[in-house]
Amino acid sequence: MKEYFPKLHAIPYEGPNSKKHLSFRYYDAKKKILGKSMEEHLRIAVCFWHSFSWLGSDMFGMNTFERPWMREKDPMKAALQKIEAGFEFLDKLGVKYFCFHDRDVAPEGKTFRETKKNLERIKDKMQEEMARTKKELLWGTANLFSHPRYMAGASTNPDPEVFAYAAAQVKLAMDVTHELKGQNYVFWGGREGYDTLLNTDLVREENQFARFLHMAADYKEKIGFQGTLLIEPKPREPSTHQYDYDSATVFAFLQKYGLEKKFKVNIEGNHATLAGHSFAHEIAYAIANGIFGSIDANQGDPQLGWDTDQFPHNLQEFTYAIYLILKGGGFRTGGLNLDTKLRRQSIDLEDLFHAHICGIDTLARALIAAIELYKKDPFGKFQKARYADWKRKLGKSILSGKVDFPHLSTTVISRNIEPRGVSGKQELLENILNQAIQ
Ligand SMILES: [Mn+2]
Repeated sequence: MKEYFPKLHAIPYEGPNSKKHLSFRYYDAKKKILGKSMEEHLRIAVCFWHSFSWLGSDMFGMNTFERPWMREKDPMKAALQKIEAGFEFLDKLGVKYFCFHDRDVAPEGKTFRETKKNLERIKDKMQEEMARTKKELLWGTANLFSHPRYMAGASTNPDPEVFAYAAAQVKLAMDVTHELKGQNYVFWGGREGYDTLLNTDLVREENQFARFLHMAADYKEKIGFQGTLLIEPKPREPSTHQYDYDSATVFAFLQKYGLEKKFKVNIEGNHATLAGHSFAHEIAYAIANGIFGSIDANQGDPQLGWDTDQFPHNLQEFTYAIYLILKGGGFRTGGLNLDTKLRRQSIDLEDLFHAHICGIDTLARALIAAIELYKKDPFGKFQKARYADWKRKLGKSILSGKVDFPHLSTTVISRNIEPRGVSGKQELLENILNQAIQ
């Protein structure tokens, strides 16, 4: 078989003092901590779209990368080579999971029938490569945003034929994900939103969107797909307003349409910050409301206002994120998908390795620190003490629903209540978080 990264070899774990850049200093896949291996805690995945399909273009400039698996002119031959390159990379990197969109791995044909044939051929190839390299599919998805037919949305399109086409595409992508034993299926509605209200009936569009998701949930039952259905929130880009703005918006939408038990969320670091939240807020909100599913592990650039999808290197942010996930019981079917792009000046093939090594070591180092925090639980203890009065007589009576405003007014007057503030200790707690990072 052709080798696409001949100069690069399996990446070893060498410990924090390693002098070799092409080694892991923290990620020791099989090392057990807190009852599970690092691999089982983190469930790291590599994505096909940014790492093997994207060639370095941005909205101001053309491609900068030259990839050996993209030289082939015949689209199906090129697609097969991309799969081989992807699995060689996964194997050398030593990561267990991958994720894909239908369009990253298989070219669109002249008709839907041809497109279906292409994806089914690639599915067979993925199946062979998965068996050969012992890799697993974290999730699959359908690209319902690149083709011009989706410029006004997929399920939210004013044209029911586009809805039907999107349904056919998702059915096929779910079938392939199911056959490859994928653990989740993701919906990212890049065009499920609008650019101007002047031409948009947003009530109708949300109803259409909900119908589509109900159909997907019904189809999951029909084929016996055991994975989790996930919605990935994002506030804007490419649409001006997107219906899946953030975890709270998605939760409200799911509840309105009776879908809250059928879908969870796939939270992305950079999407959280685009929505004006911290990554931690999005995770905490999803866990608190029973809709936490999986993570797209990336980060944005604080100087740029768009989705830069950078490899994780912010230790503090990821330590706190992983601590929250551990407190929430850890991943079930989800994991940490590196939905991440190289910078477009990182043109060497080796840069793909450096980027993933940095991202994975960040996640591993964050896990080690997060486990320390989890064991000591300094924030949990602090929060428990902070709300302790709600377990006493007055607090309990308020929450019981048995007292009303007049009753509380009488209580304040008769007991001469004059509450005094207590320190929130934010700086102390921030210091404790930083100290956990070794
Ligand atoms: Mn993503």
